Amino acid sequence: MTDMTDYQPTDAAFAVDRDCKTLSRHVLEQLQSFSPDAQDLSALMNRIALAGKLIARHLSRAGLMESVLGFTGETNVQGEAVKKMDVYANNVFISVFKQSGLVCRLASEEMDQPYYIPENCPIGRYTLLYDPIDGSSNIDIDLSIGSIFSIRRQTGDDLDQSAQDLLQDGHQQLAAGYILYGPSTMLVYTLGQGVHAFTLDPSLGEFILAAENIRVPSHGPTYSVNEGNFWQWDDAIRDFTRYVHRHEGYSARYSGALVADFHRILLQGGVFLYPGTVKKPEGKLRLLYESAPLAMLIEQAGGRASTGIQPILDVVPTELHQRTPLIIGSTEDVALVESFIYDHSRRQNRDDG
Ligand code: P6P
Repeated sequence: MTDMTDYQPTDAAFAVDRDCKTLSRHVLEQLQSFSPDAQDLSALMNRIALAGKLIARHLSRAGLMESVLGFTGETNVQGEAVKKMDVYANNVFISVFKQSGLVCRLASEEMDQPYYIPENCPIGRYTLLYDPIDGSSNIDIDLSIGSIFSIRRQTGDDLDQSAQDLLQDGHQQLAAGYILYGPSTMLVYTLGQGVHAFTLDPSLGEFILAAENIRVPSHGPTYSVNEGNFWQWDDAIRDFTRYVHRHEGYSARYSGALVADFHRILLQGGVFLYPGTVKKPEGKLRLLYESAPLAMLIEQAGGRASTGIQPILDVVPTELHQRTPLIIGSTEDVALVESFIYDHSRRQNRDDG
């Protein structure tokens, strides 16, 4: 009989324990409750994880299968050309929630109006807002892309299916996160109690805890912006760009996928910005299912997210697919961008007398 008194956890024991730190267990630990609401959120997160696994599997074989890469020939509500993968991923999220009983409505970048699952609506009091594939331009060249999600509680009965109750500020989000399809597939989420990251172990088919309570550095070297839009920017953003061009310690990183650029900044610090442009004065990124969920994450990690004028989480949208300028990342770096905007608005007010 082995004497267990001097038992020391071995690497193998540690690995087994870590492999048991699954997403659903972590959600229940976060909520420190086994209430029906906690069970619902745990089940909801698990369905999101299932969607991530299905999308990751499809992406891993995209180049080998017919009708996965390339365009559908359609244009979505955003006026953007739709990729076949956009449609596949959008349908995956709908399918995984159809049999769930959890979610009454799904609001997606790819759908003009929310998708209702009537059999879920009397009981499923949650709405999933999501961008099924963020960074579509990277799909056909095998670079990182992501899915972004936000969970809100349905308030009222929405019998006219106008979903007006979704037009609330970002503080109403119950949960937010993203799935990053990169060299590994990661799921990063918050329930409002810190930011936690999971890595998909394909051999287990489980997302396993990789990092808890992630904190974004107060400053980082990365500035992430599409400088090809320089000609379209306000002078304030141009002056910020000139500043980082002229000072040591900054590196430009821009992948074309918000989730990938955000993930780098979450872990290493810096700032991502997609400001308003001549063609898109309100910016390109959508508030409810891109900027607001990432703003919840970055604030939970000790960073900031701003329109340049106000916190992203304070913005009350007037319509489902509303766009917003986005400046997000380390507190010091977001403040630096805002300082240029503030100085320019002061000069403008002075010149206007
Ligand atoms: P641009 C992808 O289409 C996306 O919504 C974000 O993922 C990304 O950061 C941005 O647009 C890229 O836009 O205009 O720089 O190509």
